[in-house]
Amino acid sequence: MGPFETYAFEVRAGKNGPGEWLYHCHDLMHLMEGMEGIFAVESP
Ligand SMILES: [Cu+2]
Repeated sequence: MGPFETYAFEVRAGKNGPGEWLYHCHDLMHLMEGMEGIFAVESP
């Protein structure tokens, strides 16, 4: 995935999945530059 590219996808979580989940890049420089976000997982 390159800079300014976006992708849409669906996350299916089980009954313990709803809530806010942090995701981030494991490359420290990328993380410091903001390569992270929050998944808002809704109840089914
Ligand atoms: Cu990265």
